[in-house]
Amino acid sequence: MAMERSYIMIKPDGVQRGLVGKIITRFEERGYKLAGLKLKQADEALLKKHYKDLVDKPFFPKLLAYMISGPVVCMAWEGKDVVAMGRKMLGETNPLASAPGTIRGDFCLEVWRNICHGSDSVENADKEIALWFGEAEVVDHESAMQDWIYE
Ligand code: DAT
Ligand code: MG
Repeated sequence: MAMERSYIMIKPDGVQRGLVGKIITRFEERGYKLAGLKLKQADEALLKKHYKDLVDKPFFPKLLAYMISGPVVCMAWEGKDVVAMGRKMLGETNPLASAPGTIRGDFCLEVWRNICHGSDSVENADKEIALWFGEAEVVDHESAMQDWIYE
């Protein structure tokens, strides 16, 4: 079954606060399949590509400093409607506007400590996965649970 993928990233604060396992668990329990996973220290060049639509914003230097402040966890998650559903699972950009039950709504309070990133379109997801992962790091594989998650 051809399935959509999303690039989900745990930001430096999420890693430092020990929330990696909890965030992975939410995607696993929903039925999504992990296709790529690694810890990485991002640099300025990579972040300028990742946030290419935001580089001219006045807050970009602050965003860069935040995202470079420690390693991030890079993930590619695969499954039905994962891009749109991943955004819903993350919550709003501003954690205080995020409903309880979402990742940001449960684990954080401020926009500059919003712990996670999720692709905002299928097209951007494909670009972000190609940017953060080498080709061999994203793995096609069958989940043993496939037939119990999809009819
Ligand atoms: P999201 O992370 O919800 O996709 P985004 O891609 O628009 O949001 O912005 C990336 C990050 O930049 C976001 O997580 C926090 C910061 N940011 C965005 N818009 C901002 C704003 N208006 N003021 C302060 N920080 C902002
Ligand atoms: Mg975004």
